[in-house]
Amino acid sequence: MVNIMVKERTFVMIKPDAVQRGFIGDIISRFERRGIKLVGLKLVAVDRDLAEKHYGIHKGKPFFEPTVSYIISSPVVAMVFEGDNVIEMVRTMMGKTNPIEALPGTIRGDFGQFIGRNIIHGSDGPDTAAFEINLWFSDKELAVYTRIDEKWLHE
Ligand code: D4T
Repeated sequence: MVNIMVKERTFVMIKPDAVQRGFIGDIISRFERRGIKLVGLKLVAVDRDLAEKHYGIHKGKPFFEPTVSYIISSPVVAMVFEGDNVIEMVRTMMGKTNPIEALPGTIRGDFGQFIGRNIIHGSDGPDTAAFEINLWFSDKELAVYTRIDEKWLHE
């Protein structure tokens, strides 16, 4: 397979259950160890308006209201990561949406049991990422810098 590099940003949220259960450090450290560059980070007490916008695509589905209630129930950690193919890399590290189907070694597979408490969110494509980053962060909150390990991660 040809390894095509596409420089991307993705929005990632550590959800209320993971914050309450004390997994913030563990989850961030997985991304950090992988060499994934953090460019935005904040703890957010999410209001209903933001939650409904974030999950707007699911409006009308049975899980919409429970999902919105869950996201506003306790603070979340909102992050932006940047790097080559970072959207797919983060989704692979998170595991399947339903933790029951997520493999051990993935974040959901290691910490979750139930789709309605699935630990983490990550954008599912470039368009969603752009929408979500713009919804959660201002440009000023995103840092532009180089990690010293960047030149050791690729040929
Ligand atoms: P998130 O947004 O949590 O990263 O989920 P995914 O991107 O992996 O999956 P999604 O958009 O399909 O679902 C959004 C959110 O709704 C919850 N959910 C989803 C649920 O409670 N029941 C369901 O049947 C589905 C499909 C879980 C994640």
